[in-house]
Amino acid sequence: MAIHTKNFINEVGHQFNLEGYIGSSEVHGNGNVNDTFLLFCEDGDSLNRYTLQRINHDVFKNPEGLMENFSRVTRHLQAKIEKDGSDKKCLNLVPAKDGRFFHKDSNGNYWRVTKFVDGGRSFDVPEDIHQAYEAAKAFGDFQAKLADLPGDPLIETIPDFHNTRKRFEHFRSVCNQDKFERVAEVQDLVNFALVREHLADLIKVENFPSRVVHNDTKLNNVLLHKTTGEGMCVVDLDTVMTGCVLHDFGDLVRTAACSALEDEPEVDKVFFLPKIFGAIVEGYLKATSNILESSEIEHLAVAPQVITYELGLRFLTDYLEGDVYFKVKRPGHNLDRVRAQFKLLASMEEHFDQAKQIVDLYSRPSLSH
Ligand code: GN1
Ligand code: MG
Repeated sequence: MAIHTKNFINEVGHQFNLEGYIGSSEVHGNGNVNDTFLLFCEDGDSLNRYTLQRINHDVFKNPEGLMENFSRVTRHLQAKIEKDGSDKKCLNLVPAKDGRFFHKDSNGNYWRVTKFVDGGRSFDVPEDIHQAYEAAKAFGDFQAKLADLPGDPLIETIPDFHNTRKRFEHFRSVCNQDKFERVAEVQDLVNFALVREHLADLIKVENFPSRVVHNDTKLNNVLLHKTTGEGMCVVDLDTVMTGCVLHDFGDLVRTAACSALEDEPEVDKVFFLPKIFGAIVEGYLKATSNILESSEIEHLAVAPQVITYELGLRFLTDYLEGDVYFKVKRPGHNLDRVRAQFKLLASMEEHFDQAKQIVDLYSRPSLSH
């Protein structure tokens, strides 16, 4: 993780059209890839807050293309929110002083600023069923609103991001190379992954309608209204691109219908929560039943397994490659993540019949249309 001094952060902040002067700043959030800071700007009697982010350009190789996506998507969402007269929010980019939506610093790092979204809260694990329902409805609504995004396709900010087959092939070649001689120590996890290779082919984007999707729908990437609890604003738009709705649905289930955090070190605490799954299916279909095709609905029950497998593979691959991609806060952090994901996957497998029944129950009215 890059370390930036407060002075440097202030200097970068000054490149943007902020209202007021930067009184203070702090590190914000717990993203695994970008670096995020909050800026507090004093403007007479008012305090304006902004979110400043460094885009990790080792991961996002085309930050300028990414920001073009970001701006197109947020303008489209904002126009819809205004037309509906709704109290929903979307991220709002603050231009840099040169008029662009990013600033490139002297080290070649790319930065962007958005207005801090007031009145919302995010959760790493849901406190109740209602939050899961609202989060699912908000991500579904996000997809539905972007279904008519005009213009050229969005650029691919990370090629093959949810190509599980490619993730698997890369994992296998990293195992074969075993550069850090770590495979023997985690043979049980490697075996767990190898015997589930079939999961790598269950959801191929080319077999489903091509849509604008979020691609990183962790529960904490949606803000819920502090008082009403309603879904309010979807955040973290770096991976918004053309893809398959099932990855969004699955990733929300992975993070919300789970009893523990994704890096819970005690795997006994990690299991799938069918009731929360039901609330997610209900909320998601509420927002998307008009756009979804039956092939998509038929794969809702298995999608969480595929994405949980994919992420487990990615964490394990990263461990075997020397912890180079995801930020790690402690030795073995990636391994804790793998164990938690694989435990969750095993629990999802045990509940698969129940998950299919739940999808069936909530989708029956929409399929009969
Ligand atoms: C990364 O940085 P963050 O937390 O938003 C990753 C996601 C993973 C997630 C797991 C670009 O997202 O794909 O699901 O970690 N983002 C990228 O926590 O790789
Ligand atoms: Mg993200």
